[in-house]
Amino acid sequence: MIRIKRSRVILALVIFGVSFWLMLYWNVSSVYARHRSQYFGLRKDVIDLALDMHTARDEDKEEAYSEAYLKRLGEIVTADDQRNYDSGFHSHAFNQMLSDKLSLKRPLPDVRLEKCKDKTYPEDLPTASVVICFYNEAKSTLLRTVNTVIERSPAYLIHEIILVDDYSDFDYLKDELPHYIQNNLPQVKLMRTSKRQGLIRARMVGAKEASGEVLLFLDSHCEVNKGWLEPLLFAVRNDPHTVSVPIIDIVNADTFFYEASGLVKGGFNWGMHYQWDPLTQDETKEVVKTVEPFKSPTMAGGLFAMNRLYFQTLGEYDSGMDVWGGENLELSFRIWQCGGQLVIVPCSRVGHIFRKRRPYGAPRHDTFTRNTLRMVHVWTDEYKKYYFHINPSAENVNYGNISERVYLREQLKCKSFKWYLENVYPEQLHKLPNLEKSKEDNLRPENLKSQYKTVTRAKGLLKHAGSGLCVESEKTEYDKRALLTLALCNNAERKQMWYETEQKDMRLANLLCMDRDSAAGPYARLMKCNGSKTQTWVWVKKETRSQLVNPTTSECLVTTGVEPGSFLTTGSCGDSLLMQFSFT
Ligand SMILES: *[C@@H]1O[C@H](CO)[C@@H](O)[C@H](O)[C@H]1NC(C)=O
Ligand SMILES: *[C@@H]1O[C@H](CO)[C@@H](O)[C@H](O)[C@H]1NC(C)=O
Ligand SMILES: [Mn+2]
Repeated sequence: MIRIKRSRVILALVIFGVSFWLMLYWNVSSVYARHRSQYFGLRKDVIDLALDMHTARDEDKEEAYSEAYLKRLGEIVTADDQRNYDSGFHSHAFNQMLSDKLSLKRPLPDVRLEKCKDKTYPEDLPTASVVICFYNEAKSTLLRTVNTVIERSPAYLIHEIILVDDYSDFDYLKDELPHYIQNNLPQVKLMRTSKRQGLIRARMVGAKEASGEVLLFLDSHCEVNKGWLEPLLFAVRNDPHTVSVPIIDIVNADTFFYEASGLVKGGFNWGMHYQWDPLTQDETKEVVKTVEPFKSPTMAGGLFAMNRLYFQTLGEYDSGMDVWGGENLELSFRIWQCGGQLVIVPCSRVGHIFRKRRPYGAPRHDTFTRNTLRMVHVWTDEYKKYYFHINPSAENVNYGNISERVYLREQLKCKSFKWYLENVYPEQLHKLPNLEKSKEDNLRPENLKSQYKTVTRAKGLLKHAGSGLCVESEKTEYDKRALLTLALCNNAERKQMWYETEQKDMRLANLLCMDRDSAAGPYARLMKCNGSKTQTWVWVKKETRSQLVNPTTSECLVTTGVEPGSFLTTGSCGDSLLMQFSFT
């Protein structure tokens, strides 16, 4: 009896072993086939897109993301190129022509902090449903988002990828894309809304379809970078009430150059616009040392990972919000006030194309104000008076019925906005608009929307070497068009505090930019920061010289005298002491 039993056991083990091996083999080979099939049976234009990655040899990799390579590839030679370039920009507000020429998974520089590179994560990470919503996205940017997710994530962690087409008009999204996905991307589910829902409701559609443990929202014009997924999931695994956000690197909308972002966290101003706040030096040191996730008061909104059940119990999104705007602050406040936390994960990096404008209009205009009003009324308690002081006209805007969201807040027993400010964003308590002052006074640029993302490199006084005086605004730090003058140095004076950014502009009090637009007269002045070349300044230091040069004109910043009150202008560079500055 015993003998028979034993042989049965052995037989069972053998059968089990063989089938296990077969399963494993089948799995591996189907993953392999899946990857291979991406390049076969496609339309020619898609093949062309996919093929150029095969021509890149390893040693060419660095070359393939260099500025020089991108410049060559994006060169406009013929009139056709120009038309192509213009129409791409018109539709998408980025260089679609160049995007279409770039590989769907071009190599990217590994810009992670050193310590991130050999960090390991446990194998039992939760699986992700990646949800990508889009409206009239370009084919190449959309597919590059999807392809980089597939290529740069361990397959077993991607439960599925859900694409939600929010009723796009473009034909290729209706015909070609479903076909392409069906033939090549088995892990991708494509859904299409039956009418335009807007980003916010489209995300809820995607989230309802999802069945992975973690929801991972991405914009439709991203490129995820090496090792992006594991640290995001790890943060969420350790605490399901933690929502994790990657560092969002910059893919230049014109050149497609991939640029690392510095360490910043999310904030907001009292106009209820999102803003990036640089970490303090101590915070930066700590993050570089530990590469641990750090707390962020808000998030930009496009890219984050969140436990799927937590997303549901926390009330998803406010379905009364239209299209876009305000939902990121609403969710951020809700997370913090209702017992969760929001962290930025320094080891996870995702490139995102930052556009200077939205290429499409909203069906109903100014959804931003309406959405923000809903958020302000539900979450900000007595602090809403500051928002209205800055936006008096918002008081007359209809924001619909918010009773469900107010009820949600009660049900979840959420904390007050005062608690949030004191505990999560104390910096902002020092920047309350002055209710005594006129509305106009409060319309300072710091309370308005910052125009594009910048990362501060250094902060300090701009000192004229010859006189020992410092460069300041002739008026206040928030007076647009104000000229610059020399004054006695005082590092408590906000109008002398300059921020040098990675984008190579000089921002006074982190608000307005030093500009040298010759059309506006001979003087250096403060202008709204917009990335214009006339706002670019680089230090040229050689031997005893230390000069601030505007590369557009190759002119140097120069003072008209050495007394307080002397103005700043620019002139051809030379040895003059009037052109020597230091940043201290
Ligand atoms: C707002 O909506 C709730 C239910 O969602 C309803 O009970 C209430 O009557 C509505 N209020 C108004 C003013 O329509
Ligand atoms: C930036 O703004 C100035 C005027 O404020 C304008 O002349 C210039 O063209 C703008 N540049 C860009 C790149 O938008
Ligand atoms: Mn985006």
